[in-house]
Amino acid sequence: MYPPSRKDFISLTLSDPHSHAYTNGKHRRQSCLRKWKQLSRLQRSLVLLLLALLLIFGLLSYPSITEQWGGLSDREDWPDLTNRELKPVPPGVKPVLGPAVDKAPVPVAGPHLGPHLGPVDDERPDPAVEPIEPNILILPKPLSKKKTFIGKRGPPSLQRDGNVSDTVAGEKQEQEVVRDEGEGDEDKEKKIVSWRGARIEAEQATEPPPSAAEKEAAAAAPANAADAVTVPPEVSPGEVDRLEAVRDAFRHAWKGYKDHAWGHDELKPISKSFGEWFGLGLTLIDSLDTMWILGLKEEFEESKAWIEKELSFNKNVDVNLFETTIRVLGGLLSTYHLTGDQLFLDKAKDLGSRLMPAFKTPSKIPFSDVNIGKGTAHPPRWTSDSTLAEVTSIQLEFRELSRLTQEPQYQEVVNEVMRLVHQLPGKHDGLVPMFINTNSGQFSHKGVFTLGARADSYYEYLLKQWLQGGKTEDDLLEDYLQAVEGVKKHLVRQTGPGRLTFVGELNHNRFIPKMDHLVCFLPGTLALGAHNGLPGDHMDLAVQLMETCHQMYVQMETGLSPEIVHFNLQASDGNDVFVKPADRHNLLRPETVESLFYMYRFTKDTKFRDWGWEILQSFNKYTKVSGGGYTSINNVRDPVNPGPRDKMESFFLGETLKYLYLLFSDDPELLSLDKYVFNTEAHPLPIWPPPPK
Ligand code: DMJ
Repeated sequence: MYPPSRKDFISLTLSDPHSHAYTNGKHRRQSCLRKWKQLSRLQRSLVLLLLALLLIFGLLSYPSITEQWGGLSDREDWPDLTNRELKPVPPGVKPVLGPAVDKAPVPVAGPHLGPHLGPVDDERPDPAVEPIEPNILILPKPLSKKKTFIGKRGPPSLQRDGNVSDTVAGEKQEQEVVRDEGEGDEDKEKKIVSWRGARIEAEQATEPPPSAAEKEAAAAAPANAADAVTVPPEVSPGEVDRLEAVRDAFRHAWKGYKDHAWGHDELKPISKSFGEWFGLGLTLIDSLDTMWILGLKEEFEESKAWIEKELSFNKNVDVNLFETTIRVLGGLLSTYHLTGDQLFLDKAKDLGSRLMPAFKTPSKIPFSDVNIGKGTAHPPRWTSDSTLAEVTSIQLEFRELSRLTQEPQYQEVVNEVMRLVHQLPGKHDGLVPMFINTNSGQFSHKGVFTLGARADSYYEYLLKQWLQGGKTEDDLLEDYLQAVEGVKKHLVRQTGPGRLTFVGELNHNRFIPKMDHLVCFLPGTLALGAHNGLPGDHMDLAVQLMETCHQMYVQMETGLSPEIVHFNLQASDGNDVFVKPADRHNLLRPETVESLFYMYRFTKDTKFRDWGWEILQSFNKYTKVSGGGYTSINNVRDPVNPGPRDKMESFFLGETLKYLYLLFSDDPELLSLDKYVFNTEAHPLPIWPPPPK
């Protein structure tokens, strides 16, 4: 065998010096072939390698490009954010509103000013000295822990061999290295994986790899992973048992977080580690008011101590404006209202001011990402668009921050966004496109309409801002009513076989019978509107959609809904619901139990509670991880191996368990829906009192 001859360089002639003139295709093909044959083997291999690399690059970038253009590819995870004692009192005690709620809110210039936003009362104390006080909710004493359901099962449900990636289909990721500044040991290089905001991978050095014992425990998981707490189906437990079951679920989830992810953003319960997104203790903050409402004093106090001692927003990190607002700002504000503890308002103020650079754009439509340490903001790397839902679902929180601090700038910037969107062309009978450009301020990717990812909470916040402001801001109501008409006209259909009502999507006038689980917020929102005097047919639609969301659970083998379903419009005896392989995951999302809570509060029909109870049992059976935590799963159709994803989203504690608890509670005054609006992350904020006459 001879070694290949060595050359110090290679030459690759790409054009024929004689071929200036136009030649027909055949001639060109022949001369290409001849030239190809004239190349050395090495040259040919290099050309082929180059072509292969181009092909691979093209294939890899295809999904993100199509998603950007079409807006309708399979969805990503959406993802797709002081010192008073906890005062448990005996059951039956109602929430007590803090004395200062009657104060007039701060006057703020802007399009949606209602009469309650009148001039400042001169006699009012200096807001800098005395901000508006919270509504302090005094809660029932926690019931004694009474475990009645012990059926210990070990379905082979939580095996480690599934796809445990914590990213989901369609997520776009980018990697970059940033330097964390400002706070002693945070001054280290960190590897960031960013997607619609900054997702920071845990620094390897900050958490030791799992010990041999931990690895062994994780490996043993398949056999007895889910120490599921279930009841025999014939048992119909009363309120006390169900409330205690939710507390048990919370304690179990919290144990995993405390043991393996304390102070980090998210628990990875299978690998017994954690994931960072913004590095702000996301799960801990998202869970604060749930702990308070569930009466989990010990857990609350230890979390508060962490916030006091450890939480700092002075860090060089890009955060997603929307997610940070709804989860962190919303969580801090609601906890302030429930507890009256100044610590939470101080933290909220600090964070709110650090998010403000996001609004410095040519159009006043905020950028998606903001660096809370540097005070800089930018859109995602691949576009100058922001997502519609993201820029129109931060209003409840910013408006409340202005009211509490009596600093108008927070309310002004978010009101301006609503003013712009209100008058923008490109809507379709009140339905809005999914993207808006931060330079031009115009909608982009027009013609695609959905109530699911990227648009959902725009509709929710139209109604809720109107309620928050005391039903005075007419533009919000007008846009909401028009949107519901648009939904009924263009998006609502029924399946052929079982006449299930659902909300599909519109893609350039083509109807797509597809619904995200995210859309299951809609029955609750429609019911809330009807409860507040909006048309009765909103409630009729809510009832029908609630049934469909319920079916999205019960028709699956695990009793858990997939992320997305497709519906059968054919008049046949087939199935009503189909699930594509890529859509079979369940991320522990809250929307259905959220709507069940509203439906039960307004109708008192106990079937809604029973549906919620079934969902809790399914979570316990298929997503509960031995030793602590719950995990997202890959396949709701496979009860034998649902495929744990090794991730517990913060909204499982912030929303899902909170709504289940409120659903099972008999006390309508526990966060009365006439006194509070829940932000889109289930953090209750007070409805503003009318201005003094
Ligand atoms: C939460 O962060 C919020 O409810 C948001 O509005 C939608 N996505 C998740 C829960 O599914």
